[in-house]
Amino acid sequence: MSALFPALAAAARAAHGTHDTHDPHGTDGDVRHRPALRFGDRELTYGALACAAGAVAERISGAGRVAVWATPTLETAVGAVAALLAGVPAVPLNPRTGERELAHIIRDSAPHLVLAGPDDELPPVLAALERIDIEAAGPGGVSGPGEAPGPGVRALPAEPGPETAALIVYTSGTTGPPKGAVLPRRAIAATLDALADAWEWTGDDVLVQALPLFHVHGLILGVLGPLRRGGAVRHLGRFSAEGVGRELGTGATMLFGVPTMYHRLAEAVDGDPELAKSLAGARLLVSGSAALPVHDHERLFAATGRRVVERYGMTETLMNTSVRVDGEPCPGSVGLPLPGVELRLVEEDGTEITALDGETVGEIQVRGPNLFTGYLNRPDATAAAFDGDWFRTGDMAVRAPDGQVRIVGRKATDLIKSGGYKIGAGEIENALLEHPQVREAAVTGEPDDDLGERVVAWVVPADPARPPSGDELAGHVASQLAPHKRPRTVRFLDALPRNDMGKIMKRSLPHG
Ligand code: MCA
Ligand code: AMP
Repeated sequence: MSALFPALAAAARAAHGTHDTHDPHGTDGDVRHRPALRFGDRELTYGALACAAGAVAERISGAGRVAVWATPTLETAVGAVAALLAGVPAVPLNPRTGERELAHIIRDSAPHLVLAGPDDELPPVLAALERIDIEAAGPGGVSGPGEAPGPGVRALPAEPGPETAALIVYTSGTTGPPKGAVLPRRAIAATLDALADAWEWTGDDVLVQALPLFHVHGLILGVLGPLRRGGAVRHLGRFSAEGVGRELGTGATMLFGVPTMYHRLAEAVDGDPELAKSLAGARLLVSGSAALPVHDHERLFAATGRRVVERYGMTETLMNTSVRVDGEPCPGSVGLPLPGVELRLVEEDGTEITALDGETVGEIQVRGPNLFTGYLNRPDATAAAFDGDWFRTGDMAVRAPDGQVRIVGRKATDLIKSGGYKIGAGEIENALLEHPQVREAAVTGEPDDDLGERVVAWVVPADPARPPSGDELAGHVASQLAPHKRPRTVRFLDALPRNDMGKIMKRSLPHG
C-alpha cells in the first residue's frame, strides 16, 4: 500500500529538500502551500499540517494506543492524523459521552495517552492518562491561510503495514455497551479509493461538512478522505444551512451530511434563493449514515435541480455501496457495490438470493478490503458477526435488475438510527433501570421527520403516584450515555406487555 496521505508525505519531503516541491495538484506549484484543513477561520496547509501532525506523531510514537478527545476542531483532525502517521491506533472519544459509557470505553480500549486540545477540560475518568496537548500550529508551523511552514517540519515516520490497526471506533449493538470496531489502514485506504472512483473525487475537491469527528462518516470520509486525495476540507464546527450555503458559494465543491442535515437544508432552501444557488452549484452532495427519505430528496431536487447521492456504509465495513456520479440518479437507492466490495443478499435460512427482481428481501452481507478486523476484546461478537468470511450487516434490502441496492429495513428492531447515530435500545433500557424511580423500561424508535427515528422510552415508575419527569429521565440517560441517546419522548405505563416467558413484547406497546 502506498502512503495513506501522499500529499502530506510530499509536503514533508519537500520541507526537507529531499524532493522537488512540485505539487501534482498544484495551484502555486508547491504542495506545502496547498490548503488541507480549515475549521472556522483557522486553516492549515499541507506543509503546516505535516509540521503540526509530525510533531505530535514524534511524541506519541511507540505508544500502545491513544485516545483522542474528538471535538469538531482543527486540534482533533491534527491529533487523528498524527496517530496515523505514528502508526499508533487511535480511539476517538465523543466529548459528550456520559460517565458510564466513557468508563466502559476507557476500560475496554486501555489507551496509554490522551490527545486533547490545549483548552479542553477532560473528565475525571481520563485523569489517570498521560495527556498530550495538540498544538495545531506546531513548532514552526502556522495556521494562517496559505502560509508556508517554517523550518520545524519533521521527517514523517516510516509507513506501518496495511493490516496495522489505525482507528478503534465504538459502535452500539442491540444490547450491552458499545463495541470497539478495529479498523486497519488497509480498510481506510480501500474505502476512500473506492469512493474516489465512484464520485470522481480528486485533490481539486473542497469538502464542506459539519459531522462529529468520533465516527466514521465525519472522521474517515470527511477528514481523512480529502487528505488522501490531496484536497481540502472545511469543517463548520456545527451544522447550519447558512454555513453550508456560504462555503458552497465560496469554493467548496462537495457536501457530506446525514439525512437530518439534508432535511434541514430542504426546509431552509425554499425561502432562500442564495442557498438554492449554492447547492445547485455544488459538484456533489452526498448523504449517508441513514436513509434519506425520497420526500426530502425530491424537495431538494425541485429547489436546486441537484440530486443528492446516497452511499451506504457501516462502522464495521466502512463504505459498501454508492450511487455513482457517472450513473443514473436513483432516489431511494444506495446504488451499486463499490469497487472491491462483494455484496450478496441472504434469506433467513442462509440461502443466497440470486434474483435481481427488486422484490425479494434479504439481509445484506459483504466482504472485501473495506472490512474491519474485529471487535476489540470481543472474539465472540466478532465470530457472531460473520457468516464464513461474509459480514452480516443486519440491513435488509432488495436488488433491482440493474443491481442497484435498495435498503428496506433492519433485521434488529432494537437498533435505532437517530440523526445518523446508531443507538441500541438495550443500553438505554439498562441506564433507565438504574434510575431509582424506574421499575421497568422498554425503548423503541418511532418515525421522526427531522431525526429519521426518535428514541421513545416506555416506563413503569417505581411509585405510580410519583413518576419521574420525562426531562429527568432524558437528563439521566444523557449524563450516563450521551445526549443523542436521550429519549425524546417518555410514556408512562402501569405495566409493560410481556409474553408467557416474561419477555417484553415491544410490538404490543400502545403506539409502538
Ligand atoms: C439536549 N442536549 C443535551 C440534552 N438535551 N445535553 C445534555 N443533556 C440533555 N438532556 C444538547 C445536545 O448535546 C446538543 O448540544 C443540543 O442539545 C441539541 O441536541 P440534539 O437535538 O441531539 O442535536 P441536534 O443539533 O438536533 O443534532 C442533529 C445532528 C446530529 C446535527 C444531525 O444528530 C449529528 O451531528 N448527527 C451526525 C451523526 C453521525 O455523524 N453519524 C455517523 C455515524 P449542542 O447544540 O451544543 O451541540 S457513522 C455511520 O453511521 C456509518 C459509517 C455511515 O454510514 O456513515
Ligand atoms: P453505524 O453502525 O452507526 O456505522 O451505522 C451503520 C448503519 O447505518 C447501517 O447498518 C445502516 O443501517 C445505516 N445506513 C448507513 N448508510 C445508510 C443509507 N445510505 N441508507 C440507509 N441506511 C444507511
